[in-house]
Amino acid sequence: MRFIMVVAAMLTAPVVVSARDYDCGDFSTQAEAQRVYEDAGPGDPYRLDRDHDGVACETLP
Ligand SMILES: [Ca+2]
Repeated sequence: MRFIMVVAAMLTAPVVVSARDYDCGDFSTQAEAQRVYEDAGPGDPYRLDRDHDGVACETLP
């Protein structure tokens, strides 16, 4: 039973992290979006850079 709880914790932890999905509407400035985009690492998991030019949410001020 204890083993099952440990496995469940390992399986659910990343799901909780990835459940927070940012999009450009969550930011008021492009710099803010850019920071989250860079902190998220390669692969653009939040899809803030739709045209893949390295600049996140270029429509923001
Ligand atoms: Ca872009």
